[in-house]
Amino acid sequence: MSKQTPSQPKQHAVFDLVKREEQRQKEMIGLIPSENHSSEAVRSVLSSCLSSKYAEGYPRRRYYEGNQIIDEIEQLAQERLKKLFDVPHVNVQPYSGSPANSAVEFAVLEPGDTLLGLSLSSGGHLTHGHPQVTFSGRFFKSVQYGLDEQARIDYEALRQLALQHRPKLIIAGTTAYPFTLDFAKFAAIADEVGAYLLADISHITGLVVGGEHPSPVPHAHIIMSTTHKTFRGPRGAMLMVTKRGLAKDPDLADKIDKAVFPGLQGGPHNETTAAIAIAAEEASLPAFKQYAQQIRKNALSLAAALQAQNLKLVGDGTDNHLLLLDLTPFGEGFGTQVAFALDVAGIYANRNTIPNEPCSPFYPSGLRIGTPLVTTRGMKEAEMVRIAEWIARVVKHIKHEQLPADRQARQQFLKDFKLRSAQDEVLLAIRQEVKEMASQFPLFAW
Ligand code: DSN
Repeated sequence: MSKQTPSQPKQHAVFDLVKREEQRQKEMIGLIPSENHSSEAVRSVLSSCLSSKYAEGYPRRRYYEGNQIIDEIEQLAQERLKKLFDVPHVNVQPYSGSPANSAVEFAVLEPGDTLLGLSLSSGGHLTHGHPQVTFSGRFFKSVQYGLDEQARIDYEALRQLALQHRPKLIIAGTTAYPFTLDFAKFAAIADEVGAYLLADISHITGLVVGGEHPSPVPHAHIIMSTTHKTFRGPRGAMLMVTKRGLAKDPDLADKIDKAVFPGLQGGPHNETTAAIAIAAEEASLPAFKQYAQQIRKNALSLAAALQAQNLKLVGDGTDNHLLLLDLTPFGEGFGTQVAFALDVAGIYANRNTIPNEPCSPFYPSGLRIGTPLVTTRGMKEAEMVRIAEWIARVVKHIKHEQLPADRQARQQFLKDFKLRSAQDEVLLAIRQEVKEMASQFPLFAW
């Protein structure tokens, strides 16, 4: 670096790291259901001059001068999303999903008010009221609903909780839930107790837009979505207020906007706003509908192929883009070893709790996998069968690697296991097969 000047940016050491990360993504198979690759258009606007501009405020109501063009960009993003979702109000400024959920809570709740969200171990998100570690659980009274025996949301138990606790906000949203959300049932419960209904559709937005999951628009008052998951845009988020939301509370759009700025954030990231506008246009194309269809076809095919390998799925399958492998037949906490070993074998996924987790969130017994990334690369059903075979081979190969019962010994065991796995010939041979297949697919294929 010493002799380099800023006019040679590609020689910065960071660019070597970026290149290596690109290579890693190309050679490996990504199954993390919340990740995606985005188009060249989305990526190129993210590194544009738009990031040099402050634009606190909203279009035509800024606190800085020189925002004529930024206004046009933000309005374009808003208008495209209003049309795509058929909603009267959109805010594209939240930095990402957690700040966006916090903005909704800040907008419609007073400290100490009650909110009702899905618990983390049932597939909910931390910001849906996790009782200890988040803003949503510490500043509000959080009540958490859960699942029934079939690992589906227990709507009757949810209704009873709502009647008992009279929440001001109910959150219909998930981060690790493989099944369809019944927004009409959520709305009926919210109406019965006079609560606002927030639909957090971050994981399934692309499916909603592509007609592969029922839309929350006729039912929810507020909709939050990140923009980088199945929607395939930049890292960011959007908040939408529906007609139903404005009918319940004519000030709702204004409350949401004020909660985002100045309530919780400063200047919007204009480059992200522009990339959201591009993603919204891409999502309106027929090719995006095909993409959404293929995500689900791939998930169904992966589920069937994993089950054919005698691997167990939470709730026996999937309706959407993700699956949860229940690895308890191989031992409690086994998700950890599987995630580490798969990473050596060229497949990255994330360890995850399963409903009624017998171990702990740090050493969970499940693996969360999804098809948005591989579908973006152009992989289809035949590739899903191969991926399931690799996963099964890895699981069976390491099945004797059990977490020690003694909690103190676990950390050392996993450290040793990681070192052993990195040189394991079976895992490295699978990595080579994975690489050969993955290298045949670009990161982003229309
Ligand atoms: N981190 C996201 C996910 O993986 O689902 C949710 O915020």
